[in-house]
Amino acid sequence: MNKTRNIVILTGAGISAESGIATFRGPGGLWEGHRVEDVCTPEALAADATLVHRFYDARRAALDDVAPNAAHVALGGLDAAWSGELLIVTQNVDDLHERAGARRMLHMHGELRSALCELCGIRTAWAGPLPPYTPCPDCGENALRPDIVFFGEMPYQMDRIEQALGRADLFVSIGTSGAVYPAAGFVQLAARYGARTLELNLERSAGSDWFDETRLGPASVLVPAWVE
Ligand code: BJW
Repeated sequence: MNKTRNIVILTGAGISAESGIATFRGPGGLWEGHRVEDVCTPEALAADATLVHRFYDARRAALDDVAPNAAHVALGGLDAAWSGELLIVTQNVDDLHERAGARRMLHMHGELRSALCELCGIRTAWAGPLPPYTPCPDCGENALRPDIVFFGEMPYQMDRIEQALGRADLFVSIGTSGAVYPAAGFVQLAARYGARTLELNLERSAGSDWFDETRLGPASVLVPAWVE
């Protein structure tokens, strides 16, 4: 990383897999027991809020039983030590990056521990299960929803991400299948802006051909080795 100053890191479900959080796609994937269109769209929330809340309540509760792994810890250490620009963009809705010390980061697909009022835009910390029609504590009018970016909704902080990609001289993608846009397109954007691109993943992904380099293996091994 000799001449590298500005780094953007994209993480996906694969970085949390060794902490015991199921990935989305593939064997044992989170969605094997649920049809994605049943839980992860605005239409599903409108049609059956109870089902959608139950799905996210279970995932939020599961956060208490997991801990960051060596890959999260390595990125937390990099954040503390790196004097150049750094932005960790996670697609994950868990809080394992924060718990491993990452600060220069954002959740582009939302957070399990946050509830959103779509009417007034207020976010509220969300600890335990909430009945599906709990009104917003601020406006009192609208029901709180999981602060999760569903299919068809705009991921968060796209401007900030695109600006960081424009300044990056290194883009690193960790543990993501490259199946979901716009995150899957970040590698091409970064490359167009002149960044070197590196993929760390268990297996080749849909986007592997776009990277300058792909290293295959578990994140808990590859990420600490890369950060060193
Ligand atoms: C390991 C490992 C280990 C395992 N070590 N690695 C047609 C073409 C293009 C786009 C579209 C299209 N039709 C519709 C769209 C848009 C749509 C989309 O991309 N759909 C695709 C399915 C085609 N996207 C959207 O709707 C997004 N919004 C949008 O596009 O708005 C308009 C817009 C326009 C212009 C600019 C900007 C925006 C919103 C997407 C929201 C995604 N939400 C979810 C759910 C979040 C909540 C929840 O958790 O329930 O986000 S979907 C789900 O997929 C989740 C993830 O963040 C996301 C990505 O998954 P990820 O992280 O890659 O996980 P996996 O399981 O797929 O892969 C894990 C990888 O790890 C694998 O490769 C393993 O090998 C690896 N791995 N163990 C290292 N130990």
